[in-house]
Amino acid sequence: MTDLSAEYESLTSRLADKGLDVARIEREVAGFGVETPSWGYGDSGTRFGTFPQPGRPRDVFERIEDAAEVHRLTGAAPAVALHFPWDEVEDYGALREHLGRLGLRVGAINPNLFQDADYRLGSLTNPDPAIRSRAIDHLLDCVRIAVALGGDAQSLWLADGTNYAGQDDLRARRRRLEDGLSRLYASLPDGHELLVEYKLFEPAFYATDIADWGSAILLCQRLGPRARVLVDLGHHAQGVNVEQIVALLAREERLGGFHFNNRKYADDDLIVGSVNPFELFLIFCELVSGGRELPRLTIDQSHNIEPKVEAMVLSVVNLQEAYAKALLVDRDALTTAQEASDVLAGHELLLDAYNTDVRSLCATVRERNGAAPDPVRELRASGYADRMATARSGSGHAAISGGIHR
Ligand code: RM4
Ligand code: MN
Ligand code: MN
Repeated sequence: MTDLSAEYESLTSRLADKGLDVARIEREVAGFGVETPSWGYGDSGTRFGTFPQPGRPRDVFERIEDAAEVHRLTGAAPAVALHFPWDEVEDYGALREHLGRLGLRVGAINPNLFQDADYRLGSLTNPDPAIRSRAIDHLLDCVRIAVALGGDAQSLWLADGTNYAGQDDLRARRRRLEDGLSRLYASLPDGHELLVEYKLFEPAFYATDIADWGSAILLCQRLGPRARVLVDLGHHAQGVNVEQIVALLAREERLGGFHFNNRKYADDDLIVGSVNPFELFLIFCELVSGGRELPRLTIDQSHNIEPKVEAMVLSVVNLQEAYAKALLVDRDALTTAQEASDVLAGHELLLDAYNTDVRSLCATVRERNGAAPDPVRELRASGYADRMATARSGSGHAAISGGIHR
């Protein structure tokens, strides 16, 4: 950006001329926050290999340090989602203190029911009652961890499913799943919520037990009002209209939150907005429609070849910009166009907002928030990556191991 303040002045005066409340938009952008995932900072890869990166965090404390750097630069990543047992420690009091010292708080707690050999044929849906009860124990442990860390959400992605028709009874699996989740739901302290994530396929290839938003919302409706659906952008069939799913879930008061990433083919977990920024914008248009509060927003990415902190920073910036653009949509004009059955007027209003360059507004808001106007440039100039490469060169690191991201 050549001259930030000149660009900002010209943008905001154009927006004001259109009748937009610039101060309100800036307030909303300033208040925007997303959780970043501890598992997005450690080593990861594909099933073909993992490429260790210099400076990779060796344990959860260092993963949280990276998250703090992302928040320092963007001012928009105040919470860290944790994954267990990947982030297991002896002393949760110390972990909580560490978060607080770095100006962060804990985000959603993600139980892991996909990695252990016992779960080969499923966890909560496993035909073996002993394995099901082991899975439930882990879920209950995660609730205790949330309490110890001052968190208030469990975010569950269940990898359970079958690979072959006839392998197991689909209805029996569903009953086992409902029973297991009821145990979890019943153990939630007041004010805690349960987010139920769905995913079409992988690691199961015939029938995934929670494959889509419909099977997720049915579970939530059985459980109770604090169970809501979590949408991960990489978990649908190609071409599925995700913003419409958002609208439907919001209408039912069951939109619990998001796992943001981007994909071209399947669950690619690439940088947010890197493949389909227009879809991201349309999702935010749905999120802000009707002036609702935003649900819990989380980044869920797995960076295999790109520098992780930079990738996370770029994702946060892309999210902030998509949100800002969605706030520019002239809602009254949109309603008028829709009521007049004017097919293209509404579409053009969306395009007008999408095509507005909001970078100077977001940069200015970040600067006022004490963050960096250009976080990627600031990160590169700060030497953070080199410092970490030196500081974390010792052995004995606790990189994320196993799981589907290897
Ligand atoms: C899954 C899903 C979960 C994430 C794991 C690592 O595909 O997106 O949310 O925790 O990956
Ligand atoms: Mn996810
Ligand atoms: Mn995923």
